[in-house]
Amino acid sequence: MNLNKQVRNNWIKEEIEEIYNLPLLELIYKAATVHREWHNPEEVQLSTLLSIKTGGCPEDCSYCGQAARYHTNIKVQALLPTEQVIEHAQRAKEGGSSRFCMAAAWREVRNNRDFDRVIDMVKGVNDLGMEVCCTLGMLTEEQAIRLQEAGLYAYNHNLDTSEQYYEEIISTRTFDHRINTINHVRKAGITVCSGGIIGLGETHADRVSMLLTLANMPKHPESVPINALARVQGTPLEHHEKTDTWEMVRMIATARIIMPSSMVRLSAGRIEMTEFEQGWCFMAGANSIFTGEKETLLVTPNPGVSEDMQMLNTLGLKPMKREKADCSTGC
Ligand code: SAM
Ligand code: DTB
Ligand code: SF4
Repeated sequence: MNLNKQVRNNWIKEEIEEIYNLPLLELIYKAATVHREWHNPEEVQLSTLLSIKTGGCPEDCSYCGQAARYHTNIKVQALLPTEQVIEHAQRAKEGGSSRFCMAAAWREVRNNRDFDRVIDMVKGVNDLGMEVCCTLGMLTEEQAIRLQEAGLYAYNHNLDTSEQYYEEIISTRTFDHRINTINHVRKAGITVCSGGIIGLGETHADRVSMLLTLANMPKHPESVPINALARVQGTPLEHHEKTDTWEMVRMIATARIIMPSSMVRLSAGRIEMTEFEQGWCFMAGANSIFTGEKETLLVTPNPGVSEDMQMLNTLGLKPMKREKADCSTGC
């Protein structure tokens, strides 16, 4: 047993920098070791993602195909009917998924009929025995409490990038807005899912800075999605270069080492990765992915469920049953 097995919230920038800059194979080896101390390395959590309200968003996130101000090919879709969402969750469960994430292209939640309908969706998916997750934009504490009471298990709200680089990517809200919502989610007793994107034109220092913010939260996000920019035609970042998978591996491995009890999710970017490349991401400590029968994330392509199952099979991995509520005591 490793007696140093502890979660730390007092990282300093230089320590994370040192880990991030390790020779790649050394970094992967360390991350794989930590992964085995804290998790069953044979298990990968499958989280089914569904866009319940698509496009037409008033925000200006420069990576996002759903922002109304960019001329993208995305089809705008109003909030889906509740029954349709529950049926989708039911099928996801039958397909081996233990978590269901509902995403809405909103700047923030408003106290209106649409929110009432989302509350019903949360109750319905929770009744199926799945972990229910939502990502709906900014939330007040009262709204977070309503979601918690309806059975919401997790809320996804990404930092996206470093505090320093944030205003280069989004001008319609601030990094502090993001932190405030995360605090409201925490206070309401909902687990936090928060990570970011690489490939936005940020520096290595920005990546380290974002990881430092996550790893020094009073409680680490239970889940940390690492996305590679999905380049969407019509957005300001459409001509960015494809993110090198080794960069994803480095990010995932660093996140795994500094937030050992968290689920690290290999998120956007899988469609452009081979099984081989994804295998390296799992080796580096990723233990969660987004899947879905529509073969999309929200509006960009993602591998199909059968393709994912085949990959897991090849790699000797299996779908995780329901996540334990809290791994910080050592699960
Ligand atoms: N509107 C809500 C919000 O912004 O919080 C929820 C949905 S939003 C699509 C959820 C997250 O998906 C974003 O914060 C971002 O990290 C990620 N994301 C969105 N578009 C992306 C893209 N093109 N490539 C990679 N990640 C993306
Ligand atoms: C997250 O970190 N990644 C997911 C989820 N949270 C909601 C979204 C990725 C979106 C990728 C581009 C798209 O399809 O819109
Ligand atoms: Fe809107 Fe969210 Fe897309 Fe930003 S990331 S434009 S808030 S849907």
